[in-house]
Amino acid sequence: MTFLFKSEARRGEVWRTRLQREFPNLEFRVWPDVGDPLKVKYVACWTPPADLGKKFPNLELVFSVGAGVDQIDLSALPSGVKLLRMTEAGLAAGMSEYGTLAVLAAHRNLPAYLDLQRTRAWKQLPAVTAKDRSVGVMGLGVLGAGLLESLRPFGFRLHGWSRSSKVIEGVSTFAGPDELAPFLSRIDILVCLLPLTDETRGILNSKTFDALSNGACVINVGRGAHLVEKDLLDALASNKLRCAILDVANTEPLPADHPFWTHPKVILTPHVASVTDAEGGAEFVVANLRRHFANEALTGVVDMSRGY
Ligand code: NDP
Ligand code: OXD
Repeated sequence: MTFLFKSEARRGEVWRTRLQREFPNLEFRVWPDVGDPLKVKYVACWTPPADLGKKFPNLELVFSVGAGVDQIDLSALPSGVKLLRMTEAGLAAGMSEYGTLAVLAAHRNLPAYLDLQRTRAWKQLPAVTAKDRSVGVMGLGVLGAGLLESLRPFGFRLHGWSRSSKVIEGVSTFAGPDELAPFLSRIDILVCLLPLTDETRGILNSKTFDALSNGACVINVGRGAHLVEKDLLDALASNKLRCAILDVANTEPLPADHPFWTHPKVILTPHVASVTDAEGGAEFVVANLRRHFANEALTGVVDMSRGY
């Protein structure tokens, strides 16, 4: 049987070594060198090859090399094939680092100070203490909950919103569409760590921004399509929002003429908030293949009806 890898070559070499050590009878192949398609039972990819089900009729598992699975057309996966999203610990550690960096940058006015530096202006802006700032995280999964834990020592007022109710120490939690407005009404710094689904597409829009505190900041580390870019530009222009820190964009790479590149209130990074660690990712796959061979429950299985 074959494990087919379709992703970054450097990560592939780490996975090949680890999987061959663990499962000597498993053939490791790198796309497009698929060998006998009938032998392909496992595929690891960011985006799968087209016609996956037809190409590999004996497919059993698809591993997403990332935490998100919105890049995969779930309706095109043959029924009976399980999709697993990446939940190795390095991803959460990276997101906690980036999320903390971004929240502190928003809290301490970094976008405005960077702009003042560009104009050689030595100007002190009013300071607000952490206990007087409300930070809200949309999405309380592996990454959102991890970020909230990292933010706890700073003393912010912490809030979280998810689909189902959660209890998280030190965090006021809200759930479902009915509690979105009460959640947003307390927030000075909003972080989006939702998966992209039909329900969350465009959720960072003018209605959401209007519900936040005046002069709030928005941090998007989810997906570009969570954000209605025009609404963000309008909210920044009207000073409803003070700043935005964006790691993701609707079109990646961001087109050269996009207004975000030079916007004085925007800090932009190129989808680097967290990246799957090669070794951690290999361990995740090995552990799940072991469970699969032993007929045990797998971790990170995507619920096709929810889309994440
Ligand atoms: P999880 O599946 O663990 O968590 C998702 C969270 O979002 C859950 O709390 C879920 O609620 C909540 N949620 C989903 N749909 C809704 C909804 N309609 N309304 C309210 N809450 C909802 O995902 P992760 O934490 O692992 O990852 C989150 C996302 O982060 C990824 O999907 C990806 O898009 C993004 N990401 C970005 C990276 C970057 O570098 N910028 C890197 C890695 C991931 P519930 O708990 O009730 O199910
Ligand atoms: C992911 C990402 O989903 O890198 O893992 O965006």
